[in-house]
Amino acid sequence: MSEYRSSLILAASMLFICVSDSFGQNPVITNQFTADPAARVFDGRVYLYPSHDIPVTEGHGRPGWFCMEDYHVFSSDNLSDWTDHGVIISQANVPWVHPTSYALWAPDCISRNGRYYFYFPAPAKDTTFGRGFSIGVAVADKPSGPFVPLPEPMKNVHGIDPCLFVDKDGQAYLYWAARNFYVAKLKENMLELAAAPKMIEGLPGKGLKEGPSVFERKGIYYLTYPHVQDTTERLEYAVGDNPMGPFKVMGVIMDETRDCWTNQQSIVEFKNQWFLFYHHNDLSPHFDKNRAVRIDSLFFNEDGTIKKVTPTLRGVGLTDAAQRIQIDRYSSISNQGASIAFMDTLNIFGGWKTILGTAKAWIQYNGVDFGSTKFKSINVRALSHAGGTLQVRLNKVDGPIIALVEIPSGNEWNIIRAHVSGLETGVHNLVVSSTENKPVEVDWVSFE
Ligand code: FUB
Repeated sequence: MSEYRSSLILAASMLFICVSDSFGQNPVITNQFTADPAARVFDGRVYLYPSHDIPVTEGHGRPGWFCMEDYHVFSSDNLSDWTDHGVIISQANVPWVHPTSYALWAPDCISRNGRYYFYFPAPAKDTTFGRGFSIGVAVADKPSGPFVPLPEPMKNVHGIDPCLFVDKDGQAYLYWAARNFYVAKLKENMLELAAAPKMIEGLPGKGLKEGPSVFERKGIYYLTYPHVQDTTERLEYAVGDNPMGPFKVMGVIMDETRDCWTNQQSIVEFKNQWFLFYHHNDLSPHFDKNRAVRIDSLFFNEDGTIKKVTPTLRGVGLTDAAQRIQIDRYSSISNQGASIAFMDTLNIFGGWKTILGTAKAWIQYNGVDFGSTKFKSINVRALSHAGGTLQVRLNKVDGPIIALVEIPSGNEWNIIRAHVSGLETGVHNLVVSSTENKPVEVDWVSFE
């Protein structure tokens, strides 16, 4: 059986579906590392095509550097509940990719004429394709795959971070980064350049820039990109009136965070709201090559300029009151006495806990959807060595108290149920606070 044919069969067999354990808070995906999010809306559903960081192990990847062996695709119809559709491309199943490169960097996916084209960078094993990174394409009939990789990378494209844009007239453009940004029109087949690439001029010359991502709104073409102006990457944008440019630098979408050297973005409109997808190292605070995708809302000014986005832990989407509400992904937190820590530092995918260490320490979690249900009780998974009492309030720090929850003293996590009163239907914020100087740790709260 040919290598190409076996890759087709493997591509199909690798596809599986499972539901990720995340509810719209940041980071969005919490059962694996994800980065460089390319978000797309296909048929009323958001599809997320991120890079997939994995820890380096003996013989797999270079210590201290990125290690990326495959891609998953995720989808959601509400930005709160995400389905992991499994692996869509693995380096071992792409005939041209160097088998020990572990460098499947930032991808993108686009729909054209009813098919889905997934573009990804990787070093080729055959240097006649060019040194450094080449860009390959895989094709599917559905956005979740199965994707069939082409046996060779694209010709005349050398660089990383491919990004696709299809204009209203149906013309497709491919952008990529190779210190500078390049753009080329694609042929109708989406697999070949229609003309020689053009370097995009007018962008910052100093400091690394990568990860170009383009969208159009009200006739303005936005070119967004990470750029190192100072110490680490920040998200910037430029605008133009033509997808080929020229583009004019407009400003910063997100300031550098410094904790994570890279950042990378895509911006989509979904259900009449714009969203910024980006990444941070929430799940790996001490090694920033194991990243995690986040989403925050993005807003435009009247003149089409983009309002700066402040990164949040709360993220986007409503949280169903009957689900486990991870209040550690807070909207705001008291200046003193409250903190966040991993539940288990040896198992970071186990998530975080809130520690309310002193009296009046509080944490606020916005956007809990109580629907039309008349909830009667609250469940709190908590631990308190000395025992303590939690107050649960509605809407704000001095809002009405809806529950008092007595946490028994002990060294074990318990789920404690308490009566709720005065609870209203609809969407509300929750505030959980401690009443005594006895530390209480909270894993999650939930209503029933
Ligand atoms: O994820 C690997 C590389 O890091 C991406 O291709 C860059 O844009 C940066 O995020």
